[in-house]
Amino acid sequence: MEKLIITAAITGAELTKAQCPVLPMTPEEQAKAAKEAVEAGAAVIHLHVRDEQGRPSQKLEHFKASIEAIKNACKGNEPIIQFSTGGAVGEAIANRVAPLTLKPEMASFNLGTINFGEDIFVNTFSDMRALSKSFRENKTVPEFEIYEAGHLDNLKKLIKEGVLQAPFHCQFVLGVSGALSGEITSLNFLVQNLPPQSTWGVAGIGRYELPLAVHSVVMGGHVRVGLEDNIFYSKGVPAKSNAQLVERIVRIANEVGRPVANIAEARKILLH
Ligand code: KMH
Ligand code: ZN
Repeated sequence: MEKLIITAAITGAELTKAQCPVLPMTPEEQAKAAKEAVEAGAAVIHLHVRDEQGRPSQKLEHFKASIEAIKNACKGNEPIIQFSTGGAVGEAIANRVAPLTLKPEMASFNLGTINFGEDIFVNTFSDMRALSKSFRENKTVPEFEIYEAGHLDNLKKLIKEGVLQAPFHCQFVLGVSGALSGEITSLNFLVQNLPPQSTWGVAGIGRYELPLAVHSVVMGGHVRVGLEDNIFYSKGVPAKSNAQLVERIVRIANEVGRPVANIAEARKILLH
């Protein structure tokens, strides 16, 4: 099995400090959270940024400030910083694409529209074609976010059109209210239906985070954890930090004999 790549989704776009007092929001808080997550074993930081009021932002200035702070804090062992092009629900696609002009190594690429709680997270084919153009122009490697079984068909359609080319790194984001839940049978189905030349990981939302991560570790997938996806360590017990969630995955991987990839190894696997 390939070594296990752990991604930490440290902030997200939807949570507030009222919901999660330990959520990192400022560049300084994000730098500390990223450093701790990297020291715990994360190789990738999935990054959303906030403005001075803590609101989700896709502005270049906010991305620049957070990247600089994270890079400084992690000097000598800089993680892959994976920008979000999903942004906050309702954000215009032009704003979501804009940070790619900063040429990040990697960024998320959402593969379809879903209900997102009471909202709609819109990703039309025209949005996806525009995104893929910008990924190509900026030489950014996409991570494909898959929330529904049909999103694999969307990927295959875009492959057929010549819009997307292998290899693919797919992240199954399961358990969003309004999309596919995080049952293990669903994960199995998704893995079995990946296009050729794919690697995959799983990000379980809320109570699905841990069981899906455990399965992924033994199935040969990769794992994403973090406060963006889940603010609890266990039922009713708030997580203390992103690092605490990463540390648990490292312990589990060690117990079952799946080596964890360091940052250089993760770069080799993901960035082609
Ligand atoms: N905030 C969600 C609506 C991504 O980062 O690409 C979308 C999201 C996905 O978080
Ligand atoms: Zn995200």
